[in-house]
Amino acid sequence: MDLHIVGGFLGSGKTTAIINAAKVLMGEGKRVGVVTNDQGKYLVDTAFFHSAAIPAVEVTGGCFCCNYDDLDVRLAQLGEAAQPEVIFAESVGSCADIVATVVKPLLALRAPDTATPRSFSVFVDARLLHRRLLNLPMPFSDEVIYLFDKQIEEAGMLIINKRDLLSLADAHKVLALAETAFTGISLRLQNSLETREVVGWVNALTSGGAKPPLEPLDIDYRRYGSGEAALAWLDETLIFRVPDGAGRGIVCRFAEALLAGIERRDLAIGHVKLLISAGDVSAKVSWATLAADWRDLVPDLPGDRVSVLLNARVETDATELHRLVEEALALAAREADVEADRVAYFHPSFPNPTHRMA
Ligand SMILES: Nc1nc2c(ncn2[C@@H]2O[C@H](COP(=O)(O)OP(=O)(O)O)[C@@H](O)[C@H]2O)c(=O)[nH]1
Ligand SMILES: [Mg+2]
Repeated sequence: MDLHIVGGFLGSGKTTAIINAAKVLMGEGKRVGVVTNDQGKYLVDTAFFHSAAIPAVEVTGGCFCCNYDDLDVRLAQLGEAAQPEVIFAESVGSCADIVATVVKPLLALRAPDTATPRSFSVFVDARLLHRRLLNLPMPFSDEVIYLFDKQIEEAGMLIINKRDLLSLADAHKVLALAETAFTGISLRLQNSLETREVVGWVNALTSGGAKPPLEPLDIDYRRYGSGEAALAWLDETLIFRVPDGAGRGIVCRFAEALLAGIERRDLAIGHVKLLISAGDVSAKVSWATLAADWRDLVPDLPGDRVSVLLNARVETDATELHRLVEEALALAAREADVEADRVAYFHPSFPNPTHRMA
């Protein structure tokens, strides 16, 4: 079983690339499985993998590093249930120091040929990397940027993703700047929405082009912990009871109100994701840093009941994030009955890896 570990900041495109890579490999007749990971418990990503018929297990309630034993158990479960030849493990977007705390322990502690880490890709939003390498102001605080930088530093291969959201000239400029800044790391400009480009990534992974580095990362856990603590997590399941057929408009207005609240307070979004389901229709809508147009992604929602799983990761205080969601829900409650369930909002706890093999 070949294990490909995929890291990188919130919203950088990890899930998108993994889903498309899994589809490519499954199309070639390979058995594929995925391990998702998050600080929260109710994950849009896992539901999204399942809706694409990709076997997925999850490590929740903290990163792989701090839940190494759970990762080990889940890999075994996935192995038994789906007998995958290839596994992708997507680490939570606030996690760093993965080589010392995940890759090396997996290599040292697991039986040979059971989920052996073959590659470590780190994804980064090309627009954010462009700003960073030009020393332009970043949307996140210095604490969070420390985390962002450390994630990049330990990549086996750095995927400069969402290249399509930069001009061709800027995409090549960011690649050239990255070549100078990160010597010794393989680099790849990519648009993960394009199957052809994802095939190139899969080929790089399988041909050994993204091998995890084995030197330990020089990282200050106090600063790393402050970066994680500056980010707020909120997960919530919402049921909207709406006049027949009015679901789309109401959910869009809820999302608009939430985004407007975040924008008014000038907060930086890691990502905000909605998994929207009504009848047999289901769609995922997400906003990462530097949001793109999204309304077209929300389909018509049949019937009078819409369920929404909300995952929000924003740089702010967790109670403030909860208040913003409550404000947006109060607006939605003017035109629908809204029920909230499984509400959790918090900051990630201080990173305390099970193993650290330097
Ligand atoms: N334009 C563009 N959007 C992308 C690309 N990759 C991912 N996205 C979008 O970025 C958002 C976050 O992607 P996701 O895969 O959930 O990020 P993750 O948090 O790293 O797993 C989603 O809206 C994706 O559709 C890309 O290469 N180009
Ligand atoms: Mg993801």
